[in-house]
Amino acid sequence: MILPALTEATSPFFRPIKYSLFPPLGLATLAGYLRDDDEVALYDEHVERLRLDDDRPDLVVIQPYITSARRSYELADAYRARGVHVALGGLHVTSRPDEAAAHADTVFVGPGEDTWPVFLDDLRHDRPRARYASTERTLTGLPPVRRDLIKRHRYLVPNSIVVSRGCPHHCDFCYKDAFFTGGRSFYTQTVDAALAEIDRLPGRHLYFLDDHLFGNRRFAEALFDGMAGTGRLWQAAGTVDSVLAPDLLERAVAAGLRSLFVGFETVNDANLTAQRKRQNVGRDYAAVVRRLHDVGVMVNASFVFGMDDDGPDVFDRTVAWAIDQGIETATFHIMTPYPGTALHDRMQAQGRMLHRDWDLYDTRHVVFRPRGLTAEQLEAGYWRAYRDFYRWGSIWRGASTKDTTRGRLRHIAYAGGWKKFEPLWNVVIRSRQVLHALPLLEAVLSGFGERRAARPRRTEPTKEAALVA
Ligand code: B12
Ligand code: SF4
Repeated sequence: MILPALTEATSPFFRPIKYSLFPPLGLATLAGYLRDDDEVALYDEHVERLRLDDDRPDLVVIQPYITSARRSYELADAYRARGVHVALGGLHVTSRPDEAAAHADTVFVGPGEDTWPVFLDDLRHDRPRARYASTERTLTGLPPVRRDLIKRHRYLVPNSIVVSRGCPHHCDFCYKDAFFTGGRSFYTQTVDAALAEIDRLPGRHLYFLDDHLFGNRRFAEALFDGMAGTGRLWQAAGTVDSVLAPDLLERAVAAGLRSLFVGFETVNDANLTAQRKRQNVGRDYAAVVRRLHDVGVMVNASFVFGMDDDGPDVFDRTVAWAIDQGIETATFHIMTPYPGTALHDRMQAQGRMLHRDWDLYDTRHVVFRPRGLTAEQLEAGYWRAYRDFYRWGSIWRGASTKDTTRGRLRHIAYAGGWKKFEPLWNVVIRSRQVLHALPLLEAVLSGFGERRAARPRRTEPTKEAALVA
């Protein structure tokens, strides 16, 4: 089983830490369906070099993301030339099944939990089909993830976990609706199964990769209550509206939540409506950040640039707002219409897609014709936003919104740790012992995570915050 990497992640000179964060969870999940007497190996090209002169396996399973599609097809072609049966599946394959089929013996459309076991049985009986499409969506009876196949020491966050699939919302730019077409697009494990999976994870720290861990309130409440008192420290992703929902956040914090990835996307309400991100429209973003900070949760805010209502001022406005709110880390993206999404269909119909060079669909390049600003302005503004947000001066300003010295230090350690020490991370990655840095991350998370009683902020809301509100 192979998770191929995009070129940047295999550079002999410099490798960003983000590629050594999480192990290949999807493939380890599929490996759970193999029999005890099957021999299997799992390779992640982001953290190891692939050997293509291996003994001829019976089956090669490859998971291409859009940005690693070219490399995935290259590997698939090489194995097929040796007569090996190649199976491709996952997000990019689902959105471009015919493209992938040219490089595979079998392609999978949609999630694999229903089709993959059927395929394995077909393969054992020498009757594998060329295409399997998922229709039955359930996580009931999911076998344990084969974490024994994961080289834990190569990752900063080996304990990544997903206890649900999909999301209840339908944002136009998101991969979700395309991937889950033909069946349910949001479903969870049973609470008991999720808690059992958590129990199997060693150490303290967890990272939930669920699109929206808070998406099913009943499930989330029961999960958080089940985790309370276990001493876990964890990070996750949630939406603006779920943060504002009464009591849910508090339960998450009691269960160990210490940082949340929040899709703010834009500081411009007109954009939200156009992108069908309705759950964000009219929400008081400043209140969201305040609420998270008041319970000791750090914020990783996600923003997308290049929506139709964005003008050349969007970068500075967004960065200034994020710094003024004391947001610890921000992830910026250039809007990227992924094939299969409603956004892509709309752009295509308007003749605004520029090319299909998937390597450049990495949210750092402009692949469509923007409306309110030029492609050059968009790319330059994107890079400027990163530079401006992660300047020491900005980190300091963000930290100074915190009430306590401890809080300010946590902010500096966390924000600086990700972006200011990349060369150091590079050395750690090369030592192949990235896991050794986990106690540092845990220290920062837990230090900041002291619960404080909710209280009004010292600072008045800024003009930008008021505008967003
Ligand atoms: C964690 C993550 C990362 C991690 C690491 C990924 C890893 N090690 O697997 C990091 C931070 C490195 C990362 C980086 C990027 N990511 Co990312 N990432 C994710 C995230 C949040 C979770 C992935 C995950 O683990 N899911 C849980 C597992 C269980 O699901 P799964 O991997 O999809 O596998 C299941 C199915 O897909 C299927 N399946 C998968 N492969 C196969 C193969 C076969 C044969 C079969 C039968 C089934 C099958 O079965 C699996 C079990 O259910 C997703 C969002 C999402 N919800 O998927 C985005 C996502 C995958 N990332 C995305 C992108 C764009 C990127 C970046 C380009 C972003 C950037 N600007 O830097 C980079 C580069 C990626 C690359 N390597 O080329 C997009 C991909 C779009 C696309 N169409 O491919 C997503 C969907 C986010 C989004 N909202 O658009 N990412
Ligand atoms: S809320 Fe997030 S995961 Fe859900 S559809 Fe919107 S962008 Fe996708």
